[in-house]
Amino acid sequence: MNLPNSIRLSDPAYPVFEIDHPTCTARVALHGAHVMSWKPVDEDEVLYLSPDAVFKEGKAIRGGIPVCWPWFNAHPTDPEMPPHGIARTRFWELAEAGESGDGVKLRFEMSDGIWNASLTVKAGAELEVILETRNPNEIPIVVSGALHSYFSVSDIEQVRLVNLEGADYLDTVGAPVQRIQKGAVGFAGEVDSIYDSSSSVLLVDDLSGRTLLIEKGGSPSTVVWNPWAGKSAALGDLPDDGYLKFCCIEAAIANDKAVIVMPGSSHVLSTRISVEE
Ligand code: TA6
Repeated sequence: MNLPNSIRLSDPAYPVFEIDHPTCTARVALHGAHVMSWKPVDEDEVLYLSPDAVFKEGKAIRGGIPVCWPWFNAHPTDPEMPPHGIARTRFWELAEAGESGDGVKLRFEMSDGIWNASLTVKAGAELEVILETRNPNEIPIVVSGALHSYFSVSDIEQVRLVNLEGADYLDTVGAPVQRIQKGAVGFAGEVDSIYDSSSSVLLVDDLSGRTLLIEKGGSPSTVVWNPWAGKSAALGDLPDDGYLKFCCIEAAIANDKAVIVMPGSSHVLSTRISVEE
């Protein structure tokens, strides 16, 4: 496929779409249809990519926006299946590539058995990622998942997430406990929380002076994750102090919020990220 001027394909052995457009630069791997980087013009990098990330089929890239699909976390019935689904560890197919004055658009497709999806990335002054689950089968399918975005922060202990106040959430650090969020979300230890919320979230980073707006569509759950020191050290593809530099805010469909997609219909899970003035 011919690529527009603002998209260049890197090393064919591990294809990455390198975007250089007047509105932004960005990098998207064919492996996982994975957004690895997005930097709007005159802004700092928005996403965190681990310097120890492994770029290999069968392994998920640590950082950026892993596409967790068609299930979130463990498979609902089969413990042999990989966590967070099949989409983030394999190569997708490029179906469309275009550009306009607003930015670039890349669309990827994948299918495997009953599973069929398209993933659209629109990168410009804003970043939009749209995951469409299609059901071409004759039986209903049940889908969950997440756009597992890793956001770059100046110091994890100094950032806060606004707009989850009052939301019910499952705190999964240790034995799972149901709680209600009081005030802004801060980070002073490991966080692994599944919020019942379809609202947008603000990531306020006072040290850098940057606030990100994370909007969601088709997402009844917001997952917030930071592994903190212990789990960071245990993850081979993250530096020991890597946890200081990111937090994950995920447009998700988790646990009992799994969606039934009827034959011939589809479900769209999306996120839009912008830098607030
Ligand atoms: O989305 C949160 C979470 O499920 C955490 O429980 C944590 O394990 C994280 O994702 C990372 O999972 P991964 O399989 O990428 O190591």
